[in-house]
Amino acid sequence: MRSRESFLLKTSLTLKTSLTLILVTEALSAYGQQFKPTGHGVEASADGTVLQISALREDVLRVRMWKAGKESEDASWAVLPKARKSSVHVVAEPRGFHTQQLRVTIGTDLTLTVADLNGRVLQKDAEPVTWQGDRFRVRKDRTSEDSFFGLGDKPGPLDRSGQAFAMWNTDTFGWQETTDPIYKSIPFFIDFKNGRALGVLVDNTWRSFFDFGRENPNQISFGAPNGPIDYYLLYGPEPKQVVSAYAWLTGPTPLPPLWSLGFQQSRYSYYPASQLMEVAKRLRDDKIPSDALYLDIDFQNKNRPFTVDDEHYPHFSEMVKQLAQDHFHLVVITDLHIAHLPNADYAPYDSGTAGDQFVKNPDGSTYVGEVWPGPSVFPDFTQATTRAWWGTLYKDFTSMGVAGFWNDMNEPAVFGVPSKTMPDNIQHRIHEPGFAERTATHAEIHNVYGMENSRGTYEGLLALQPNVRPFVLTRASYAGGQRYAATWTGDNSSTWNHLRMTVPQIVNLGLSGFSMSGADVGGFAGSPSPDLLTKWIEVAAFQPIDRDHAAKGTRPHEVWADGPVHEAIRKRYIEERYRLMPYLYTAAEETSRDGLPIMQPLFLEFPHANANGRAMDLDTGGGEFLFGQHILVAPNPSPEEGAAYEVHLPPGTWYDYWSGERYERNQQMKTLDLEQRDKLTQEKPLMVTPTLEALPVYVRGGSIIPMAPLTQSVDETPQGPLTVRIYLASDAKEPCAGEVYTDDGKSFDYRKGQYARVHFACAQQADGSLQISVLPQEGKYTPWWKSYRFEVLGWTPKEKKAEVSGRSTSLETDGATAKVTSEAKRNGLQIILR
Ligand code: NBV
Repeated sequence: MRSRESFLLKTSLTLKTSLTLILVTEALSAYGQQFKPTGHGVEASADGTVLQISALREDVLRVRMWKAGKESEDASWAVLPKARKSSVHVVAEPRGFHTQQLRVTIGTDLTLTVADLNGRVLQKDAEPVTWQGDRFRVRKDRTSEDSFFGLGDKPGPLDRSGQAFAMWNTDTFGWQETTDPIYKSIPFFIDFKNGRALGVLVDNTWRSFFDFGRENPNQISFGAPNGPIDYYLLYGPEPKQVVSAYAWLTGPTPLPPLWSLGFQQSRYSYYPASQLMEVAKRLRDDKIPSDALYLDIDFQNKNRPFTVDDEHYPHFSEMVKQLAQDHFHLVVITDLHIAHLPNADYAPYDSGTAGDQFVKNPDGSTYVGEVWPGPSVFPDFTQATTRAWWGTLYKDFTSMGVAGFWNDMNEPAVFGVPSKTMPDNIQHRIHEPGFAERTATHAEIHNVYGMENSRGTYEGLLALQPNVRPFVLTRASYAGGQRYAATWTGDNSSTWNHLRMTVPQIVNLGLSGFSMSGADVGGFAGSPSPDLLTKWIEVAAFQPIDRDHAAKGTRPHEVWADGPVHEAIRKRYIEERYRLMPYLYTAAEETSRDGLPIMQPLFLEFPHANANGRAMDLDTGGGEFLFGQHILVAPNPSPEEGAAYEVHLPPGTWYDYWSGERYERNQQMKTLDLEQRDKLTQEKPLMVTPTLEALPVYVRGGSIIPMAPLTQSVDETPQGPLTVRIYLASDAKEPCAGEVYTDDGKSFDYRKGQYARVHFACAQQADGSLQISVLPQEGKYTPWWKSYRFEVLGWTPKEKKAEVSGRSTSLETDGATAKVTSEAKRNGLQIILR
């Protein structure tokens, strides 16, 4: 048999594909296994089970399995139809196939091995898939070298190793580090080993589970009580490639409105309206840059969504206008539960009932559950028609100028029942392109319910205002939900540990597609001490969504709450966020194209930074993170302690963001290949003594950071030049580059070319001079800056001379920084500093 197989293999390499397929098919039927090459993969069956593997791209595989005759529906809430329908031709092999990057081998028992073309095994089934009725479990080999990242904002360490998780969206007020599940289910993780990454998306909406070696240290496993075995493998080898492939599969986070990157102030609740206006006034009086204010449930009449309590918020639309004049964007909460109010002139209930929009009990009656408004009914967001109806409910608010919408409680949360949600047997009527029209139980829909709620909001807003980028904030979601909404980590607590946890949570959310994420600044439940609130505001200034929020009954959380000393520190950080707005917006725009998150773990940029091939983040305890690709933030991993702590910088040149001080770190690592690394002793980490007012932030040598003059809101036009900070790497051969992206910040006109992207590059010349190139602007938009102010760190002028496109100009030096100003030209500039 063996020689027959090798003969076949050799033959298959020389014959045309069709003949190959026949031979391979014959060969495998001889094993008692059906084996059908499909051109883009293979379908194998054994013992009444079918395994189908298809290559969607050279680096992306889809794996499906079903019991013969019970093929699961080929549909998905998460994966984009275009990606799901993609395929590439593969080369059939006797036991599987290969793409240009991956080799798939199937055992006679249908176990699956995926390797790269050098034979390096990337993933291997530890044993055949097990079934108990509809329940299934897939087991894969695990080694102690694997780390696992992703799964959204599930609490706990950044690396999921050794833990197990359930996917079931749950309202978990006051959740703690070991609470599972919480609000979101994002069944996507990245297996990182020896500097190589493989992503796994398990597209099953039921109450699935993931075990990363808790039950058996030699295995990881995942499964579900029902639904399809349908998972995707996304190969890197670079982790960035996996993250981008995931964005290709499920869609990237869209470009947000610029104001949503500003500082956001919220509370449960600013009540009555005068309190909100006082907060707005104080923010402007104290010159605390800010762009968004929130109204929580108390602005509504008796907690009924889409109403306003006219008594406490009289002149609502004038208030919205007044805030807008002061450059505040108002975000209002609109929970999904519609008050059950027959014959009471409550329009959402009446129109929803008329259109048969609510979910039903098995007997066909409308399901009623208790939430904030009392007895409530629940839109069936699995129906496209219901989502369209839901979207129309926003009409009054958008016409008044309300800028953003907050979808809370959409797990969905239901009061007074032990399950905290609607019963498993509630009926949803799927009516959705790509899906068969059918009735599905809540057990199947639960985990996508919140995502489809936020989708209804997002698409509804687009229908109402086609040229305005929607801003939706959702609490519950599923894989792919980043297409519709930003998110936050729910009801965290005002403790030091919760401040620490914001980093692994937001980083893992970013790896799971949600680039626009944040945690309630200051903590939701409980009252933060002044120091805790200050430290929290500092760190959050470098996180994608920067929203200060607090629960009812807690002490004031606003920036000024603890007197002038704290206020001054807090304000300084928020101001720095605004100075960095061009950099932050450029990072957000990058996300919208390739899915690279705004807040990143170190291993994403520096997968080979560690001698042992493991993620650098394991050394930092997941405490450090990258803000964009070039800025590293190193908060105290034990923020309540005053002892000095370690800061680990990846190999290369680094600069202290605040002082400009330069560090050279583990430079030799960059020239050694992986195998030689372990012979090397890594340099000791930096030691930092924490203080209340300092947050260590570093910039990578070789990067160029665009910055703006301070404004109080992103709606103000910055006055002055675009600052272009150039941080040189000590190795002159290293690339030195950066870019800035801008547009009107609110519309979709950028899709028609109304944007500006400018690339900057620099090169150190043999004669000691420095050449800075500003490439011709891409896009037709006229940016706010008329000039550039180049600030160069890490280079010393010999002659103190500068030339801009051939004309000499003055070069200032200020400490270790060389500075030159020049007019901004659309078709680019060449600058030489000597
Ligand atoms: O709407 C009130 C709160 C909201 O402030 C919070 O951010 C949500 O996570 N909401 C939960 C409901 C009640 C929480 C006790």
